[in-house]
Amino acid sequence: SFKTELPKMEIRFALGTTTDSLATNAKQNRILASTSYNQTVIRRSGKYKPPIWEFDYIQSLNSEYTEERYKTRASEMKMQVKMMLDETMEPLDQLELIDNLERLGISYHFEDEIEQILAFINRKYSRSKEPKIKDLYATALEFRLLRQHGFNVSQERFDCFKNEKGNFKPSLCNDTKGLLQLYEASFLSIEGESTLEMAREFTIKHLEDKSVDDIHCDPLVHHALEIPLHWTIPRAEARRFINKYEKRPDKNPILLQLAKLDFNIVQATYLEELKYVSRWWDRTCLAKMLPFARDRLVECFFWNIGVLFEPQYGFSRIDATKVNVFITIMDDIYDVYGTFEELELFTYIIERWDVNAIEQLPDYMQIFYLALNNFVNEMAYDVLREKGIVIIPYLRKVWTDLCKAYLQEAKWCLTGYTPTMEEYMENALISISAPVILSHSFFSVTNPIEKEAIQCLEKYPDIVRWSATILRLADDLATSSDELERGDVPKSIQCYMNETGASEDESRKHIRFLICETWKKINKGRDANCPFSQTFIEIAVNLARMAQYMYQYGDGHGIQNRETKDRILALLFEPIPLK
Ligand code: LA6
Ligand code: MN
Ligand code: MN
Ligand code: MN
Ligand code: MN
Repeated sequence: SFKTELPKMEIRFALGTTTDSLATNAKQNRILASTSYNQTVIRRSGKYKPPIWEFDYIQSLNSEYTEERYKTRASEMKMQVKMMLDETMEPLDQLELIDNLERLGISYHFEDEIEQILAFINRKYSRSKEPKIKDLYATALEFRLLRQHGFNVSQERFDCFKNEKGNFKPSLCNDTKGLLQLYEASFLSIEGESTLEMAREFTIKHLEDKSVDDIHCDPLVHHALEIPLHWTIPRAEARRFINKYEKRPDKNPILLQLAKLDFNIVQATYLEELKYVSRWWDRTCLAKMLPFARDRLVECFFWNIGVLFEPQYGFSRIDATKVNVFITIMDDIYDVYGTFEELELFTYIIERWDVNAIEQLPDYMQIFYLALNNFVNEMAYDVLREKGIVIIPYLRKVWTDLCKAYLQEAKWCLTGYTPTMEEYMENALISISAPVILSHSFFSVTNPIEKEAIQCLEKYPDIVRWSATILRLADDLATSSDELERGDVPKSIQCYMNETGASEDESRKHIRFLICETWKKINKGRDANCPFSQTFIEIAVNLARMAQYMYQYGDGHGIQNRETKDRILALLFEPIPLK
C-alpha cells in the first residue's frame, strides 16, 4: 500500500507550518527538491489509462447539421409549435404538451409561452376552491410542472388521494400511469413535506412490485426507478425520450421531427466547441509534460453539456472545460504525484499568485502553473473587456481555497488521520472543486455582474454548498474504493464508518440518504439575499445532476467505463437518424 511506499524523506516543513515561513525556505527548497528527484522520491500512480478519444479522432469529426438549410427547417417547425401552444386549450393537453416539449429537449425555444400557460393554470387553480381534476396522473403532472417552474404549490393537493387513516388509497396501485407521475412529483419535495415523503415510499414500493411481477410492465417504470426525471440532465433525457416518444401511437410528428433536428443541430455546435478546445489542449502539451495526470479532455467537456446545454453558451462551455482540465490535473498532483514539500510550496505560490516565484517549483509544476495563470488572465481579460470588471482577485481566491483544501487532505493522508464526518465535509465541499467550477461559470454567464452577487458568491452561498455536497457525495460513492486502495485520504463513507461504527453498506446507504436530503434543500430554492440569475442557479443544480450521471455506474470521469463511453457517443458524437 501507499503507506509503505512513502518516501523516507525528512519532512522539511513541519505539518501546519504557516506559509510565511516558507518564503525564506523557498529557494533552499528548490535545491533540496531537485536533488531529491534523482534520489529517493517514489511517486504513486493513479493507474489511469490514456484517453480513449484522441486528438486526431476529435479533429476528424464533422456534422452536416451545421448547414443552414437545417436551421431554416427547424425555424419553420418552431413556428408551428408556437401555434400549437397557442391553440391548445384543455389544461391537461397543455400540461402534456409542455411536459413533452421539456422532455424532448426543445422547451428552451418556448420559455415565454410555457411560462404564460403555467401562470394561467396556476391562477385558475387558486381561484377555484374545489379542484376539478381528481385524477392522480393529472394532479401530479400539474404539481410537478408548476413546482419546476417556481410556482408555490402545496402538497395538500394530494390529500384527496388519501384514506381516513391518512395513507394513500390502496386502489391507486392499479393506476401505473398515476403512480409514475406521483413518483416523479415526489422528488420536488422540500424538507418536512410528509405527504410527498409518503408518496415517494408508496410509489417506489408499488412500482417496484409491478416491474418485478409484470414483464410487460412499461419500460418507463424501470428507467424512472433507476433515476427520477428531476435528477436527470436535460440532454440525456432528450436523447432517451425522443426514442420513446417515436414509438408512441399518439405522437405528434412535428414535435418529433423538431426534437430530432434540434438535437442534431445543437450537437453539431458542441462538436465545433470540442474541436476548438481540443486544439487548445493539444497546444498546451500538458498531457505530455504531466503524464501521471488524467488526460480527460472529452470527459471534461462532456460535464458541461450536462451543466449548460443551450447552444448560445459555447464560450462558457469552452472556458468551463479548461477549468475542469486544470482541476483534474491539479487533483492528481495533490492526490497522487506531488511530494508533500512540493505541495506546500505550490500552495504557497498559488496563494501569492506569484508568477515571478515559479522558478522555485519543480518543472512539472512550473508548466502547470503557467498554463493555469495564462488561462485565468485570459478569462479575466475577456470579462474586463465585455463587462468592465476585474475578476482576477476572485479567481485567485477560489483556486487558493481549492489548493488549501487539497493540502489539508494531503496532511490528513500523510498523518493517517481520519476526520469526523463534519470536519471532512467542511473541507470536502471545497476540495470537490464545485466552488471553482461555479465561480468561473458565474463570471462567464452573468451580465452585468453585480457587486452584491460577487459578495454572496465569495461566502460560498447555500446553492453552491448544496451543489458541492451532491458532487462530493456522488464522487465518493463512485471513486473512494480505488482511492482507498491507492492510499488516498478517507472519504465520506470511511469517515462515517469510523465515526459511527456503521458497516460499509450502511454507510453508503446513509450517503445516499444525505444526497436525497440535499435535493430537498435545493428544491426549497433561493436564498432571497443572493441576486443570482436563473441561469446561474440552473448551472449549480445541473452540476449536481451531472455528478449523479457521471458517477452512476462508477467513476465515469477517470475510469472511462463502457456506460460513459456510450453516453458520450450518444450525446456528443452520433446524430439521431431523421428517417
Ligand atoms: C474527480 O476526481 C475529479 F477529478 C474531480 C475534480 C471531480 C469533479 C470534476 C470535474 C467536473 P477524484 P477527489 C472536473 O475522484 O480526489 O480523484 O476530490 O476527486 O475525490
Ligand atoms: Mn423552463
Ligand atoms: Mn483525486
Ligand atoms: Mn483529491
Ligand atoms: Mn474521488
